[in-house]
Amino acid sequence: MKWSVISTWKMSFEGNRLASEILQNQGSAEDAVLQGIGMVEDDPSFHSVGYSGLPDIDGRVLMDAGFMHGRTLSFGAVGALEGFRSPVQVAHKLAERPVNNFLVGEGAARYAREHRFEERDNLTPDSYQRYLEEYRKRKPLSAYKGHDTVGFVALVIHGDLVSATSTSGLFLKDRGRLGDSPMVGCGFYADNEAGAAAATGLGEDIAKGVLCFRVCELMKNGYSAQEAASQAVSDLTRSLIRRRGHCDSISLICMDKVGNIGAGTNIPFVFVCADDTHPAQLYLAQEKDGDTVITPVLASEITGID
Ligand code: SD4
Repeated sequence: MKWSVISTWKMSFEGNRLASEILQNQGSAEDAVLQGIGMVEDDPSFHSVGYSGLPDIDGRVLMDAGFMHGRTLSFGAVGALEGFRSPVQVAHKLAERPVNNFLVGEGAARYAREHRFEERDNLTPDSYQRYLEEYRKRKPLSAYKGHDTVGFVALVIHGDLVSATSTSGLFLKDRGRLGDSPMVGCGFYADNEAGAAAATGLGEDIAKGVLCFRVCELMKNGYSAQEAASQAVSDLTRSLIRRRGHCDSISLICMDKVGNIGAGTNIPFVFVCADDTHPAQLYLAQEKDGDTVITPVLASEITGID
């Protein structure tokens, strides 16, 4: 295997194909994940990432993103960033600095403006309409009512492992709320000496298990990517149910340092993966008796799961 790429949800399919093309043409893992996520950030038909993302309680689209290099362990992240086209590009740029790598709110916006990242109002008439409808109902929402994170992990053999995320976070979240997606170790992690991962689901529960770091540690200790993914999700789910009586939706994708992939989930979860011998393919991951079972699927078979 020369390269491998895995990404969350059906919405990442075209982005995964673009990332595959970049990797096939000797591009870097870094470029592949940025372009793959960028495609999702630009598509208004996906209401949980970038353009047309879902608003917070005040009707504003505030976005979170993270990026990590497995070679140097450098990471960058933005939280509650408003008004920019590609939060993941900003997170990537922040990873170049020795300090001040995770910026939120006005500080993140100032940095993005100073570095001339493209500005864009991500609130569309469609996302505002959804906001008005849900706001009127004012019911507590769960993580999967259209609030998915796009996460990508890619590897170029003899090169780098990288991981990145981008999301508008929970619909109707409180002003300033951050989920797992911009928190290193929780929503994303990459270490060339262990593996890399990205998560989606309820950020508050994912963070309780520092889930992406945990799955990388399991791979470092000899678990296969699939064993690590399945075990990390099932351990955290069981632990939260035992101690708190409830665990919300949690899913993750991961890759070991030679490009084998894994997925763990406690709900039906779709992901996409490709490598230099297989084109982008959709898979359905499902929980069964505490394990995650994976089957290849066609897009037409999974209507209702983004
Ligand atoms: C968050 N993890 O902000 C994100 C939301 C998500 O599927 O991925 N939902 O908590």
